[in-house]
Amino acid sequence: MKTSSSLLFALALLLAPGRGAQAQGRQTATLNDHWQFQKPGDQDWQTVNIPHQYNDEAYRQRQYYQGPAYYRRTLTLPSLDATKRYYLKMDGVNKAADLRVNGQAVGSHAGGYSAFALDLTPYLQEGDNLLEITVDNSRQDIVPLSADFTFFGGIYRDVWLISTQQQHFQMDGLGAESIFLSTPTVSAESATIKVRSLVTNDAEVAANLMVTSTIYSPAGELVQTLTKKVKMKAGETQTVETLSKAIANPALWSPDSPNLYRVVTTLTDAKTGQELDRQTRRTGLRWFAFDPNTGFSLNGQPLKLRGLNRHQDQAPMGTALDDDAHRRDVALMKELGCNFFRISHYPQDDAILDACDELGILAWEEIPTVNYVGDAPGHDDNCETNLREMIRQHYNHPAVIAWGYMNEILLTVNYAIPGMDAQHMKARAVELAQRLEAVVHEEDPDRVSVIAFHGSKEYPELGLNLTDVSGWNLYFGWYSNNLEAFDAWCEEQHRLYPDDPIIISEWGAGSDRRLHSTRPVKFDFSMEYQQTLVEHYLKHIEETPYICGATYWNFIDFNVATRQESMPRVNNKGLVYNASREYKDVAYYFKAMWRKDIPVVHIASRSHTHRIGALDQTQAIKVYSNMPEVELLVNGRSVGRQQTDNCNTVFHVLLPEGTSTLVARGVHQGAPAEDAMTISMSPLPDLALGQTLAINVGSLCSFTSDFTHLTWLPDQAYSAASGWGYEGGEARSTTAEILQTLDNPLFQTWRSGELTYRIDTPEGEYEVELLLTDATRPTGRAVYLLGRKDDAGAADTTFDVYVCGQQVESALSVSDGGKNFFTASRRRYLARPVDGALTIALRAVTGEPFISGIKVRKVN
Ligand code: GCB
Ligand code: CA
Repeated sequence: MKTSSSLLFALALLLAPGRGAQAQGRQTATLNDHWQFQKPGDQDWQTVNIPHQYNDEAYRQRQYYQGPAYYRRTLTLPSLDATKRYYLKMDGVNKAADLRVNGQAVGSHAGGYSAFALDLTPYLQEGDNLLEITVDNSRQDIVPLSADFTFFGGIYRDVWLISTQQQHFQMDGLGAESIFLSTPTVSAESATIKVRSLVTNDAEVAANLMVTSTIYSPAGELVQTLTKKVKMKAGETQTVETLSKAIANPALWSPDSPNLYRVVTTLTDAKTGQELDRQTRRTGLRWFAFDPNTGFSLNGQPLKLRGLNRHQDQAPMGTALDDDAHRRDVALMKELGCNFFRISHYPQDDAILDACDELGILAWEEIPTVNYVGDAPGHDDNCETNLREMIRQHYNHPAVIAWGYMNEILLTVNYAIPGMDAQHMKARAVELAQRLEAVVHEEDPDRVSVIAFHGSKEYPELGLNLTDVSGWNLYFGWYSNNLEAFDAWCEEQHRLYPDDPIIISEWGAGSDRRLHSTRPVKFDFSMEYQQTLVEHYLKHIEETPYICGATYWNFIDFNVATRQESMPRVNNKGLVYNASREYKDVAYYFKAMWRKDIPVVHIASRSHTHRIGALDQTQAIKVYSNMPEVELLVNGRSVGRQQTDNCNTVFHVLLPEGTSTLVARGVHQGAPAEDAMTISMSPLPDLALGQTLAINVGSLCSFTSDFTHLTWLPDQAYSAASGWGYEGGEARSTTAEILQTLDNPLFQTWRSGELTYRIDTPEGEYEVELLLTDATRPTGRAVYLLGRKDDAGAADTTFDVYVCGQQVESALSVSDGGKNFFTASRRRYLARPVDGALTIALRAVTGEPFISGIKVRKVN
């Protein structure tokens, strides 16, 4: 292991003793490159860069690696300055880290989402030093233990080498570089800033020091200078507090005007004036309140919290993202008009918090105590430490208004998990909540505490509404019940607990760009159902004053190795696609609802640009807009103007075969604006012309394969007019992953029972393909189905199949005698129509027959 010469040079600069008056007390540089990585059992070390995670397989399979992994690196120090201290600061290691330097144990950290700094000074030598870090993403004493996201593991945020003088701002205060800004008083007329710094004297002699904080306005003008002398004994750490005089007419911070004051704090030798350390922090002057009846207010003005949740992964990098990727996400959220961000379910990169401050997005940040409270020794202590770390590390961000410490902590309680006693788990949740609630207020008297509940009344009944604000994660109309049940639930909670301010901390629906429906229904994963749900919820949230605000789940489609559904390994409730970060159409509904300052007009069909249908039947074209009225043009001709309602309107238009240009236009505050796109329209397939008829049996959705681009039409009952469809049977579905296919949704819906498909068609020879999967084995109840049961019947189904009257299968076992449930299979037969029709008939032998899809084409 040898570092490159340019790196040596950079390190030499960083670590060489300071020279002349320019010398800075503290030097900071990343130490991200030239690491080597290995998992247990690996023969070789692999060279990697930080950020790095060790679970690329989470994109491919349900099981992913949870266990120890090793990182090592040589740190070459051409010279070692005995007057300095050297620290390794790590912004995020998932979930635990253990550091050795030159074979000696330096320290460890428990917690996968907060930073920590370790003092290397006593372990370093001139020349080569070996840094070795053992990482472990499996520890059961560190949250999260169970959650709907992947614990990728790894050193996935920046690593820093920091050198300081012997007198410096404290480095080991739970990873927070020890300058804390607060605003004891703030109003439109006047504000004060308090600076609390922690100063350490690591020298073996006493020191007379001076702490100076210079406050600069958002415009960069000097506002005030605060100074304080400190006498320090050897080895001592002291808290130094200074308070500004009143700042008149402060430039307040808000989403519209994210004004940031800058505070430069220096530590100098009181006698010589030599600068020893310097830290710059920013703060915003703002105040806020949550009212259980009238909602949230900022700086005395009511403000609906228009929010999003966001996970931190992006394919193919997983969680190993650089800061630009984080900043990009916050900018995309701001673009939609978002003013509130639930940083879920764990503290995120500093770049996220900085971007919230700069762009004007309020934040709720939380630690990942999710699903249940574990029993491993040390669990609660680690939770408490992670909570203190989060609060200290992100204390200075004016964006933050709420600290959370639990999410759906009773979710698994009632699922009879072996070895877990419900009463015990509830008691543990309450006990830990009481402890963490006190910690929030002890660490930070100026922000509110919050927990996110799932839709169970047990939270307030058990007293878990002990927080300042109650968060509700509600999925009515998705996992359970219907859309109206959402309104009713909020109403009831408000009535039962009139003193609890409410945030809807999660709500959402999945969507898969391959699925489209003109009759969207709950859990069909169509793009259209997600839109239907969102249009209902967001309107209700906006119109209900006692709902302080809400955070949609989730801003991104995110990776969950264990999740199945239409896109296995992806929770697809996002407003942007995971890899491309491209907005889904539904994102423009949020934009139309939230942005009033700019025109928003968007034809909500970007995921549905290739359509198939009868040319004499209209196509629905939805337009999202914040304008009162929108006109739609098809190929240059107006098809009419329509009033928008709830920021949308649906046009029903005839589209000719081929490519049409659509333009939606309107006027926003006197200014014209438009959106244009093309849609290509194909008529229904004509078997006589050799075209393929593909039917998504059991589903009202059309499905277009990403892979073959073939579109499978929504299922229908047979009628002479339509010319094809089923007779008999019942539609069924599963959310279980189907193996051996890229087209999961096709196989996840089927018709069950004795049934016949009839397809009217001219003479000829046809290839008839049947899509089959045996999904009748009970799958059990996945925690994230929140009580919703997958369809499940008896196992070991066998049936006979007749194509055009001829028996082609006798007692067919699609699961191959129970060996392959949830596995895609396809069978093709050559057949000739009888009496002008192809027929496919399923007749039961044992259990109920099933069929997921049918494809026919004329071959001769
Ligand atoms: C929840 C969880 C979140 C899940 C989400 C979902 O309630 O808090 O972690 O991802 O539901 O999509 O099911
Ligand atoms: Ca199907």
